[in-house]
Amino acid sequence: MAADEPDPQGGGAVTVNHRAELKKAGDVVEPDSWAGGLEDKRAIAPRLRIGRDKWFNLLWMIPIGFVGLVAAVAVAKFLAQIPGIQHFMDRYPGSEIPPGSKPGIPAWVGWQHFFNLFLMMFIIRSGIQILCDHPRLYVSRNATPNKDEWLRIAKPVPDNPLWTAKDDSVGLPRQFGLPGLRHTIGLARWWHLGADVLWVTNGAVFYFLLFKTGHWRHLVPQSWDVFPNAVTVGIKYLSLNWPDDNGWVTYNSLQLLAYFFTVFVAAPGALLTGLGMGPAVSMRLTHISKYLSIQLARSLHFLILVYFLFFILVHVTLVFATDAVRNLNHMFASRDDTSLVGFGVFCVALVVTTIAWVAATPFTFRHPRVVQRVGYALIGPVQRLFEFADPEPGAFEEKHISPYFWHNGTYPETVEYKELYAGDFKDWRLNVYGLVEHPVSFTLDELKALPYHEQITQHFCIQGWSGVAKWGGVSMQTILDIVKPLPTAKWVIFYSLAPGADGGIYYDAHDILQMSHHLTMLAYNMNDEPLDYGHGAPLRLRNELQHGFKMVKWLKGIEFVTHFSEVGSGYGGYNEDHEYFGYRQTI
Ligand SMILES: Nc1nc2c(c(=O)[nH]1)N[C@H]1C(S)=C(S)[C@@H](COP(=O)(O)O)O[C@H]1N2
Ligand SMILES: [Mo]
Repeated sequence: MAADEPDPQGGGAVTVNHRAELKKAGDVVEPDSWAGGLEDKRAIAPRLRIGRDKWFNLLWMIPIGFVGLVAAVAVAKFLAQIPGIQHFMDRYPGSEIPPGSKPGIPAWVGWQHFFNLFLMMFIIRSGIQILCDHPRLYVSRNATPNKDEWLRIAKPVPDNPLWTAKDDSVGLPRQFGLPGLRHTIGLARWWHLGADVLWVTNGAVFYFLLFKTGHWRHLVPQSWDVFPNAVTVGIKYLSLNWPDDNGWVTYNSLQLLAYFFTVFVAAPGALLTGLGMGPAVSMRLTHISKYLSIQLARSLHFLILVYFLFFILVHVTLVFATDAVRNLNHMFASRDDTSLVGFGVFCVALVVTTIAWVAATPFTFRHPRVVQRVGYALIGPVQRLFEFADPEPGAFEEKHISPYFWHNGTYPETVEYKELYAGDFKDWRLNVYGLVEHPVSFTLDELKALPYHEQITQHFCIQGWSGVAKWGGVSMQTILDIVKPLPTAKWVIFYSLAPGADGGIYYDAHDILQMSHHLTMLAYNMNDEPLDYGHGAPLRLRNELQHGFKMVKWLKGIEFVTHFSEVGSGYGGYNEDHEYFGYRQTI
């Protein structure tokens, strides 16, 4: 054995059994005791930052928008009288029949439109829920409260250095958010990402059929005249003189532009900005994420949501304010007449959607494990794929280190921890045991004597904040070389000194393949200082392919096992057991 390695017998045989300190989790969501009994703190109306620290309540946009609309109607009515404008409107009447376009809206368009609206309902509700878990949007990956914030749906962060992101989360009415209850990000993400997989599949089929059948001509403008034509339509709508409706043959130019933008810009934009938030993706594609940081991706993702909400509002209003019966026949019955067939099908679609809407939250509370399993079945394989991302070391430098790094989790307010802390962790041990050739109980000094590993990396909490820090300590590979895992060891369990929110100690499981990754390490330093109380003293895990919750702080034990299903409630970690998170979280 090399001289700089501790003697495996030196620290004494490992006799701990940390599994016995875990608490079994339930299988239903009890709102009163959820996440350790969080009080029901609700989101507030969005506040937009103006200047340095003035915040504008966006609810004012409702009266302002109304006044603006009335003013726009007056202006449009005035403009429509002017001969020059009338001439322009005659020249560009508002729509053009594109060359090669066949009239008609095929039935598959109707089906895909329905699947789209049905899935969007879950995606939007759960998306807003995810935002509520960290109710602030930033311009910089540093995520400094107030300074980097441009929008918030919660009160300002209080002046408390140990305020956690969990303290900061807010709830929503249960029939609006999915599932509405405060800090239900784990479940909201299954709805969001699971429905996304189906929505992207629906979208891919839609693109394929559009181009295969030639129906793309109904959605893609083929002449620059679409812009002046759209101006004409805008003036007509605003002067309350509805343009001629002929959607069966061709949409008016404003409609065409809106549909084109929605299908070919907003929808793929939502997917790309969504992926841009994944830690593995962001750490891998650093030449992109240098500019499109995790927080910028998150802000753009939100703005796309705002676009979709605006689109839905205007679209639905105009479908009903113009020739509703005919419009519904086009989209819900694939026919162009004045029968009530389309309206009837629409009513059925509406009933199905409403039932699903109303049932989603109660179902989630009653069957969270089903939501967790089905969600994982849908998105898990993609998360697995991203575990093979190989982040470039050195992508972040000293100058990128965040001045503010949020805290999160449940602090180790136990007598045991306080005594260890008071004694400068002289009596602290890291027990590494389980399916290994050489179980070792390390003191902090022994760990510090091992080869030093340092990295500057980006942390992304599943709730939505991020930060860059420099971590110093021991590479996990060094530990593996000492303890020598047996071939049967496939998962590695990290145990904390700290309890989780529901009692029992915090823990998490990692795939052994990620333990030899060059950025997986045990950190006892943060930004060149010893790790402090809030960030996990004396030792924490870093695994840069995953979200923050998997990086256990206040470590005391590492156990090598065959599978995490043997440990705790068997879902792969504390939040996986108690809050229905997923055991792989790369996106
Ligand atoms: N023991 C323990 N470790 C934990 C947590 C916790 O609650 N308990 N929270 C996790 C979460 S959700 C995150 S985002 C990070 C936060 O690390 P930080 O407080 O240093 O920013 O720690 C992780 N490690
Ligand atoms: Mo987190």
